[in-house]
Amino acid sequence: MAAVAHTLGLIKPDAVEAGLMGRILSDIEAAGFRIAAMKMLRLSRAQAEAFYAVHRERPFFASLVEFMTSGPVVAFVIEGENAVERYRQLMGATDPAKAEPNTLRARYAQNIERNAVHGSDSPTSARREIAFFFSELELVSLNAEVVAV
Ligand code: FUP
Repeated sequence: MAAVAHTLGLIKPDAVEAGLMGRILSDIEAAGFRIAAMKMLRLSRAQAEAFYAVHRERPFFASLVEFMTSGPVVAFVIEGENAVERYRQLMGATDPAKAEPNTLRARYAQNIERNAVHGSDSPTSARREIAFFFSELELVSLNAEVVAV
């Protein structure tokens, strides 16, 4: 049995605006994950730039930051066996046109930028991204253990 792991998920402004929060969280729970922490917030420009710093030189960076600051996002910590990889599979490909049927992006994304959800791409990214959104105090899972990533 794989060890329980944690990853950082976001519901992006397009999906919040479209009223898809409940459906997305329901799909995540139905896939067997647990939500270990959650909050709704609006990213500042500096925060969005910092979160996506790895993409700073990419041609889509300015547009991505504009989109990610256009409205509130929901940030959450997903808990489950092999959570980083399994949640990436549930999300589907970055471009919804290429996403497998029944993935979150196939169901809910509009295009490669307005793609409904984010999920950390590795355990190292998960550690960084969970710490970006949540303090140690907030990382208390349902069984009252501090979340270990
Ligand atoms: P993913 O890990 O699937 O979220 O994808 P990436 O890390 O490659 O990209 C991060 C975000 O940049 C995507 F979610 C959307 C945006 N993006 C674009 O807007 N255009 C692109 O061509 C690629 C990514």
